[in-house]
Amino acid sequence: NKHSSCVVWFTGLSGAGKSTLATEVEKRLHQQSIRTYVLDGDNIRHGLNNNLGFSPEDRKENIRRIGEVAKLFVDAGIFVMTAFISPYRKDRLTVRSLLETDEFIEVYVKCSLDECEKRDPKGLYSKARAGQIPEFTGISAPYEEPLQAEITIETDKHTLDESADIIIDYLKQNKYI
Ligand code: GGZ
Repeated sequence: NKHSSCVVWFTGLSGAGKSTLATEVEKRLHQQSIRTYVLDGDNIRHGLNNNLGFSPEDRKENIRRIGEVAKLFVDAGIFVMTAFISPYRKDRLTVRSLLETDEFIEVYVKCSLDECEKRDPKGLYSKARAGQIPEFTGISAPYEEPLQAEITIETDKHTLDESADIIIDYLKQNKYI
């Protein structure tokens, strides 16, 4: 059983399903006894990055630090899934350049703004619409779609199971697992 670790970098709007999908992929990797870690807002924005907000500069620094941490995990031989909006192409490219070519897999978790707003699991979109959250991605701050993501998953067209299958199949086909 040989594996080669990498970063599976999920990007997409709030509510698109990044964390849910990252956690489901993690579950599947665990079933194959592969060591993983999920980086998300819960363990990064509340800790390491608790001094950062949502201005373009702070998002850039947020993503830069996450990239560096992700690199450490890969060096330790652990599969890392990251679930951050990471709205700027340039910032995602910075992380990509930090890693070897085959160590960075960008997954565009694609879901229409309309659908994300309908889901609105934390009520943040409605607050943003009401002007209570400044610089909210999709409403008052930009999201730059990936131009060449390794994988694009439309979560408003696939079930969670199907979406996780797409990623696992990619990892198998490209001999990561
Ligand atoms: C976007 C915000 C904002 C603003 C708070 N814009 O659904 P969530 O709650 O759990 O996911 C969002 C999360 C985004 O943090 P990231 O670290 O992923 O963003 S970035 O990659 O752009 O640095 C949302 C919540 O934080 N949130 N304010 N203004 N999302």
